Amino acid sequence: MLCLLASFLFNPLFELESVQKELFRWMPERSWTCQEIGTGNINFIYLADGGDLKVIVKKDLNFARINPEKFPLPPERLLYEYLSYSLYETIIPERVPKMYFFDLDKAMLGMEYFPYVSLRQGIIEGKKYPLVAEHLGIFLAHSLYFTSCYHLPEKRWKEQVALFSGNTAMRTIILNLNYTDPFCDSPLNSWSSPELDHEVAAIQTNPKIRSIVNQLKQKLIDSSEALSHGDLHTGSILASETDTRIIDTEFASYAPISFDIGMLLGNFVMASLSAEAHGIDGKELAHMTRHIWDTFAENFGTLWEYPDVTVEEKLDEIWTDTLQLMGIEIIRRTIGVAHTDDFTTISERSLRTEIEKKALRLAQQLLLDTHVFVNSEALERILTGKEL
Ligand code: SR1
Ligand code: MG
Repeated sequence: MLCLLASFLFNPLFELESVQKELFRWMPERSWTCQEIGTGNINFIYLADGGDLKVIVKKDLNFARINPEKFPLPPERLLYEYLSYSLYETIIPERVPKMYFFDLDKAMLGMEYFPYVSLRQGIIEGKKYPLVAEHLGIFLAHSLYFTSCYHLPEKRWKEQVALFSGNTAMRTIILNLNYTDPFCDSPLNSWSSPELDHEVAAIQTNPKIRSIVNQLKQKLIDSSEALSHGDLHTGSILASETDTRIIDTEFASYAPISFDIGMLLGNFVMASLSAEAHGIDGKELAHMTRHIWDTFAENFGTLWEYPDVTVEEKLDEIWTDTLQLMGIEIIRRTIGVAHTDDFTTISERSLRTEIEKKALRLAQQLLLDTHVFVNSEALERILTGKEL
């Protein structure tokens, strides 16, 4: 019933009028025309044209497109998107869109428009991004360090943790979709069957994998090191040859430093593994994966002033967790509920499943054999080597 109602309500035209009204309220002197341009799971995205000014208006939905019954979503998450953009704006304004207006009751956020496609779509289309790895590495270092307990005075850090602690519905989604469902017999899971059945069973019945994933899940619950974007995959990034913008921060909360890095690198690995199927260079993407980490580590190292732990010790810990979180991200995007276009847009089934198998094998290695990936160079070598 709810599903029927949701599919009836899932019509961007219903909201068009309220979006237009909000734009007229904000800038009444302009004549605004709007169209829905989004493809996301949990919101409508409108492009509003006001002559020489274009604006993006995000309108949050009360449910997720992929499964409206299972994912009722509170519109308060837009508050956390607003708060996190506001914080990023003070730390690294060149990597986020400017915000123009925000109305929590209407669940609407107006922001700067960029004429770029998502990084995921651009990569699949073969677009070149010479600066994106550098931009992302610096974004990770600055956003994570300057919001962390290692930089902020205790009182300020606690206030920040408290500010984001209400984003519980989105945290629950992360805990379930990333750490629980893909590793058990959840009805939400789906994968290329029967081809991947064997790999899936190997993952879901391995007690060592279960224990590592549980430890990382517990770390997410327990550790509030730094403000995490919470959903930093290549679909949450807009990019051109010269510019990179981080968007869709509605999953923001305080989390371990490694969380965003692991998710992001995991998505670059999937892009790299599927590159050939899209007629693009997987080696370049493997190198970008390494370059993001190297840039992060270098910049994080420069910022680090915490007296009790050396930056080398901290980076070692982050690297190990990052590898395992990459494994989790690859698994959940291959056999969980939220699949990735990197794989799903490969039309030849045998090629797709061969790549998915490779991805699942690599993911298990990332979870179980972190010592093999001694550093980012080893990761790049393994990604581009023959052994996979
Ligand atoms: C219920 S939301 C499903 C997925 O879409 C988002 O991009 C997150 O990655 C989430 O897992
Ligand atoms: Mg998103």
